[in-house]
Amino acid sequence: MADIVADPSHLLPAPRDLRTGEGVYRLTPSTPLLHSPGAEDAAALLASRLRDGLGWEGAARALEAREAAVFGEGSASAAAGEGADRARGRDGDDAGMRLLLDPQAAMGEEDYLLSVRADGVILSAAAPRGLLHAVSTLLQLLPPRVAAPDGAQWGRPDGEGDPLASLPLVRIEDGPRYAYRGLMLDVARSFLSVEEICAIVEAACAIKLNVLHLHLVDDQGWRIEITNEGRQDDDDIDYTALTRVSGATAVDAPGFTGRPGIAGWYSQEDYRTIVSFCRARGVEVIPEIDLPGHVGAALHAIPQLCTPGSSWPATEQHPTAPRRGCLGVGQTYLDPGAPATYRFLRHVLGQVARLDPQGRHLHLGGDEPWEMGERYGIGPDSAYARILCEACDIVRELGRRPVGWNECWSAAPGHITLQVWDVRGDQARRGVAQAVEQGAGLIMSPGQHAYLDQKWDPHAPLGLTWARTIDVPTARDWDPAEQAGEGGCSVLGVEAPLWSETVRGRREAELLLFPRLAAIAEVGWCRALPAGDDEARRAAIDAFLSRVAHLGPRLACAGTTFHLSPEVPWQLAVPDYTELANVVSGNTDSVPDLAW
Ligand code: TNX
Repeated sequence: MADIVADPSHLLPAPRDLRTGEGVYRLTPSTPLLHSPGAEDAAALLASRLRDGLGWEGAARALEAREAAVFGEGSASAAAGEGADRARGRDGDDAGMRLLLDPQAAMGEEDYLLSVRADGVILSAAAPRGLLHAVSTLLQLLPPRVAAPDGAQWGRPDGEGDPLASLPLVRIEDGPRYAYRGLMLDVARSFLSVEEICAIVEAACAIKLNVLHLHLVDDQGWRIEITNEGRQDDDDIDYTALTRVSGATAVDAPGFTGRPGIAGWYSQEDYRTIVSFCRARGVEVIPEIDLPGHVGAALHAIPQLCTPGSSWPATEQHPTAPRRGCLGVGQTYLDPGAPATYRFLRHVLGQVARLDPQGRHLHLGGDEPWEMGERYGIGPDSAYARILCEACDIVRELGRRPVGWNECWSAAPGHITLQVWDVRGDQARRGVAQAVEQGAGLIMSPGQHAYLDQKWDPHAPLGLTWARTIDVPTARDWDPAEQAGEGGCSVLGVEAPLWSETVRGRREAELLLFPRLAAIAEVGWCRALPAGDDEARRAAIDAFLSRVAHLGPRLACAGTTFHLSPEVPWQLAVPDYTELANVVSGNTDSVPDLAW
């Protein structure tokens, strides 16, 4: 089989510092793979890709604490120097691949060093999350079939003793610009199974995203099981109705294939499965319980919430709100004066937080409280603020940091991490500045660049258009700090929301996400694009598009669907696999245009 060596300039996201050397490192079926204690997750991921994708026959082995100490001594800085020689073999013997953790190293939690020399490969970091990124980088230096579940079966080396693959010689020093780099999946409008979510996460962490935000509830459906366990004595709400009733509903809109939204829900066990899958890949799961608006699914399931001060005062004939499958937003809300509202919040938020004892954030939504605002106002002393502030207190008592959308600034500016989707108007900009002044951190998701539910061009079959059509350069060409205006210094990172009004299942989700998600990953990982020099900026975007081009075969091999965006100079010839069966391009025939 041809010995094709990856070009390190195609790494995506582009690393902070890359040096290349002459020659290759040859990976054989028996190349050793050793790791420090504590590096099990990264070693297991690397081992399973090498095995399934390339036919490697080894097993990962933990170094004894003593051995690890010898190699680990300054290992993070050693990847280049004398320690590295010790960590390799003597006299240029192949010392295999080593994943070394050095908690003392003066590196950020996600930073890593990767050194590939002819006599061995060293991945080193101060923390497990850094090592996971080193593994993602190493995988991108191997042939694309390493990403394929069955790549090992596509062919074997020509002769006994031939390498499985050759790696280019590099020394990479890398780490992210922002600590928060997220993807949001809206499973409330249309459901994704646990397997579908895991497949999407796998593709997202290969480009170094580290947050999965799950929009679990909305008007159209409730996706997370809440039990009656631990209910307060005076609480007669049947929480199991949330999934029994509203787990069976979804958005009515016909979507791309004429199919309405997909219903379904996660048992608590399902949710824990998602969390542990993500954690093993360095990805934090942030659950969102959207309130006090977007609560149609709760009002449809729970009669006690349908009080006169809510958007649905119950009648004898209709003790709960009718199901809301429509696209419109802003009509439903909880009753700020009803004790049941607060009991409900405490029980639901407590149970959701306990599903992931290591979770750090809980998202409270807070978006689009339009009709509630008309009735009660939305300023700092409003009913909207009362519910949000109470929910923030509950979340903080649970040991979590509350997060909320843009609109929260008026109600709980300093109390919440703000996810900014709208920075267009003066009012929104002033709001963000004020929130930052009071200590809020910002997650940047500007609708005009990061909303991956928007169409990639006006004729695209999938997606909405209210923010803007977003092609690949548009998703890349923005700066989070610049977008945040006066709040630039408080930016924690970026997130790409995928709302699901038009999305049905994994394939359609991926078709909107890829390759644009790679752009958001780079915005979060790489330093800012050159400002004030149009030519340099254009060159940087072109270089990015060429990296995306080489990501294509890897996505295809991994079975990830992506759009063949015309701005990308695709390089889809995979030397050892030419049939890119999973690539789906835009079919623009007779597709309903969902006005927004
Ligand atoms: C706005 S921006 C929403 C969602 C919709 C989305 C569609 C924001 C926080 N909320 O409710 O699904 O637009 O693009």
